[in-house]
Amino acid sequence: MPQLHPHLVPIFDEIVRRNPGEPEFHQAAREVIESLAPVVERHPEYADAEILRRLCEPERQIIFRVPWVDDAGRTQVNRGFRVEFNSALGPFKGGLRFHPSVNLGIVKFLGFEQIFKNALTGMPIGGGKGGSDFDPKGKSDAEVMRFCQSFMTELYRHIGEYTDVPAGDIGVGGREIGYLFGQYKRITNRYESGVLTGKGISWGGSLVRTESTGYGAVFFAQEILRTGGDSFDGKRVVVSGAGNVATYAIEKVHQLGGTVVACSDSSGYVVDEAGIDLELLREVKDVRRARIREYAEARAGATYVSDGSIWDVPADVAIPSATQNELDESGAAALVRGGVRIVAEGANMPTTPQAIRVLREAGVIFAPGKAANAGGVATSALEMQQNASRDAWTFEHTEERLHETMRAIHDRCLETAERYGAPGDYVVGANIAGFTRVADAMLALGVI
Ligand code: NDP
Ligand code: 2IT
Repeated sequence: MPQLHPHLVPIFDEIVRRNPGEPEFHQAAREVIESLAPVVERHPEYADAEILRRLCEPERQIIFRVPWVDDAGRTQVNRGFRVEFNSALGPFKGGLRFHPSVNLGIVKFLGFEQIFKNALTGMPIGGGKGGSDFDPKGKSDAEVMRFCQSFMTELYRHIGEYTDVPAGDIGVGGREIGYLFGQYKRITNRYESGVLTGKGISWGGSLVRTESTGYGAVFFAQEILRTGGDSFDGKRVVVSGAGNVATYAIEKVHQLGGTVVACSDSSGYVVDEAGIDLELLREVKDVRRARIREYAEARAGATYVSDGSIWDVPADVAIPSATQNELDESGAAALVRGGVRIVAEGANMPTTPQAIRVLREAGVIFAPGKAANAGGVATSALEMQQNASRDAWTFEHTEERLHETMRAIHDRCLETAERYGAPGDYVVGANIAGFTRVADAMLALGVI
């Protein structure tokens, strides 16, 4: 592991000591802290005000019981979380994840990343995250609705358009946001559109929000290619996952002339040299809510692999878009053998620190999630803006705003990396640009 600046060692040690059993949070914090050595040298005022120590402690953490009744009439109990990490730049903002692996450490890693990601967008949004260990897989719509209603019956008292604005993440899409919004409206007797983002288009949602994370990640990779005088035209691309982020990353790569030859879910991956057929993928994943194997069964020329690694499929560009730590050291080595030139994270922290090292040493350009997948939350901020002005923009206008935002984040990362002595390093650029924006706001707001 790279060394930490001596001033930062006690801060990281304190994080590990005070947050036991939260390895993902330690990992996310360490990655940011490793980048901050040149900031410590140049900005003693941050250390004087204990900015980093304050940033690593959430402003508020809420853990609650979520009881609900399943279709068989049995009572089930899940655990709900909302970690309100930092509101120096605006209301807490970040998604809700419903997945059996969710625990406090996972929510804290996601909330911590969200602070810097949201700062990088240049928009007025703080950082937070939430979710539950509820598993939507195999549940009926009625069960999902009853769960969401119970979850919101506690969450409603902590959120609001000026306080905390949740959205989707793994396991939370348009269906869940609908049930959550319905219950919020019912309990508060307020049609407060700005309390959640990712809403349906007919009831306060924004066009392009559904597509925005995947599109944004591809726009970011396009900027990297453009900086090197290249484009997506004719590129082979591998996208892991088959959910919201993956689907729209695939769509945008195809629109830009590249070919996505493989995608996956938690059961395995499919290879389709002719290019993933998005209509079929959506039919399998969104309509049937089935396993990815059914894609290969329905498509001539496609193969399904249940016991391998998607990173074995050779590609020019890889866009990991499923979950944290899905791309490990051996996956990175396989990508390098397959000739990969760019890895752009669609998911949050999908690449392990060891894998990042392998990619770096091989000269692969690596774009961290807090920059490359910021298009989702940026478009959430555009949804909040439309809600506040009771307006609704066209698809073209909103997509152009997303595109501009991704170009600006890309340039901000490169300029910052250059200014702090690490030219071309998107990790250092993203971490320092995000950190300094939040740190300056925290300095201005005093010790709170
Ligand atoms: P979805 O629930 O729509 O899709 C998740 C995909 O990842 C599914 O294909 C799922 O497979 C796979 N997956 C989830 N957990 C695991 C696991 N433990 N092991 C292997 N595969 C897994 O989620 P999203 O597409 O919204 O989110 C994907 C990633 O992108 C997450 O890291 C999320 O935090 C990040 N992200 C999402 C944003 C958004 O706007 N939605 C914004 C920015 C980042 P299966 O169906 O088999 O579980
Ligand atoms: O990780 C993320 O940025 C998200 N899941 C989206 C958050 C949001 O508020 O739109």
